[in-house]
Amino acid sequence: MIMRRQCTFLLAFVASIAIAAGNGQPAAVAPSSDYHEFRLAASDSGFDPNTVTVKKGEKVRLIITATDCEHEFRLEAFDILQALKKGDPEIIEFTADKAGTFTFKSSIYCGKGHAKMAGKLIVGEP
Ligand SMILES: [Cu+2]
Repeated sequence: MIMRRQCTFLLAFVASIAIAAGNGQPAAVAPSSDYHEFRLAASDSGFDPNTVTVKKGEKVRLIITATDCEHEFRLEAFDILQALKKGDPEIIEFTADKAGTFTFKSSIYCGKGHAKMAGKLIVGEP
């Protein structure tokens, strides 16, 4: 009984944070200054922006929305593969724990512009 009550309280607490953060952002994302956050659009003319620059050790949050049809976000260097449905922002979080320049792309063929569907994650030394 006590456990259940605590759980309900926790849910209410989390919900209030989500509402407080709700200035057009996806409600499930709690605000966190810990994350270096980027918003990207994916379309058949590429990722916009197509370069994401962070420092090694940073926690990174990408909020990516496919704007025209289905795409994906594939960042192999960090074992990330996320399908992107049209109009549905997807949240990808990871720690940039190695320095370098890494390519991200989509391997879902979406038309003539597909060749441009590549971007760079640049992780610099802190
Ligand atoms: Cu494509």
